[in-house]
Amino acid sequence: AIASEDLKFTLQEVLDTFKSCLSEHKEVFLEHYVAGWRGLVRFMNCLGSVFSFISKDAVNKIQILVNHLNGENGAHYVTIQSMVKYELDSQLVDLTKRGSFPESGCRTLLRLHRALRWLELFLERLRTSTEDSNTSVMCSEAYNESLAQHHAWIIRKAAGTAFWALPGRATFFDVLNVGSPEQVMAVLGDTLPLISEVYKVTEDLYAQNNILELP
Ligand code: 1PX
Repeated sequence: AIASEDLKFTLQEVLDTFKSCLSEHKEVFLEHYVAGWRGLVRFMNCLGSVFSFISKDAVNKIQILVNHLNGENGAHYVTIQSMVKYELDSQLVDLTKRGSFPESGCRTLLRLHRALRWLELFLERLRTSTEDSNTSVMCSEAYNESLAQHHAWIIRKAAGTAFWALPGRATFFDVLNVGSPEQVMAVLGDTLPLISEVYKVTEDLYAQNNILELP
């Protein structure tokens, strides 16, 4: 049986979640950030089991962040800004090599942050695509320009193989559940700037704190 959550899924909803991530002072609420990722994973699960190794890793990272949020120090994890400050001030982050803190919020979120760049590039390609554009090609181009640079050969190989199992553009748009291709384009146009903004705010924060390369 299909869970009712899956039936309700639309791209619009997911993108709205990312919209609610940013406070007026450009802080990023971790709860909404994580909720946005949950929605993306749900979507990915509709695309078939070849993607389950990817969604497993994403779910695992989402869970680590949720555990921080719900833990005894949860108050420090309300925004990404407060998380970074708290973990760095309290020396809860492995800065140069993996060690005592394999589940720090900072390194865990960085993995999702890098994936968000992939999403931004992929959605931008979708938005400007035409009927005969190939989703697998758009996906791998976006991947090669972003996440791939952080992945070992074996992961790149597995990801590359999975991309070929992506449905074609028309089916892909149907799965997005927004309506006509024109409506898909419109939703993408409205929300891509928001995703870019969340990405940029996080990127700047990580750059300022010199934690863009956490192991
Ligand atoms: C409207 C379209 C929405 C499409 C939604 C797709 C959501 C994609 C979610 C992808 C999340 C991937 C997180 C990956 C994090 C990561 O880089 N992990 C690696 C490093 O972690 P570590 O803890 O070891 O430092 C880890 O090695 C990753 C393993 C899994 C393979 C990751 C391949 C990522 C490909 C991303 C593209 C997804 C394509 C989905 C098809 C639409």
